Amino acid sequence: MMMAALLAAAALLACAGAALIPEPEVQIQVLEKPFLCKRKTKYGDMLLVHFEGFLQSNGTRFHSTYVDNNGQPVWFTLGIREVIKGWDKGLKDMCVGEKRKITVPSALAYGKEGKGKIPPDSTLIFDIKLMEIRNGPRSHESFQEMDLNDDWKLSKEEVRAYLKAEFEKHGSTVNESDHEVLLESIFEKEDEDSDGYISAREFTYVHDEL
Ligand SMILES: [Ca+2]
Ligand SMILES: [Ca+2]
Repeated sequence: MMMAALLAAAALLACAGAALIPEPEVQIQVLEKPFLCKRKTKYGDMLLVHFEGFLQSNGTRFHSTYVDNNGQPVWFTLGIREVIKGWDKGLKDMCVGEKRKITVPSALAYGKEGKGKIPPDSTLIFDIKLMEIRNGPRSHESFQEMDLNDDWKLSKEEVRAYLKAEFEKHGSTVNESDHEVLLESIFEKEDEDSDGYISAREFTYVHDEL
């Protein structure tokens, strides 16, 4: 009883502490919106975008798909941290043809380390035009459901728990050794870099069903 009360108090304090620290935010400015919008971007979608990136500090352009990428737009999957967090946050609910200017604080971009032409602690500004949306081969939702500890990768334990739950849902009894064979074959196929985990990226790009 005493312990439960203490735990509850600790949880409350943790919430209060978190509320005091402002979360870094992405500023979104819609520059152009098409008249017709059949569909808006959501997590797990694949997005084709043209973009230019600038340093807020001095206006230097560090990348432009119009120039640096042979004029080709680039594909990425929204919401799986394939790109910087600022993009995952700043490119939701976007229509094809829409143009946005997003301002991304360093904490949601390349942070204290910086990267290549981007110095440490840089706030970045992107002009982004959405060219196309496609369904991601696997949904973000199912990945999150399997990723029990939210570390953006699936361990064998997590996949084992998922398989067990799926089998039970469909009324099958679980044969432990069959199960381990299945688990090994899944990891053989999906864990492309063989680090013992299926990352969000590995999960999203492989087309076979789990
Ligand atoms: Ca995990
Ligand atoms: Ca892996």
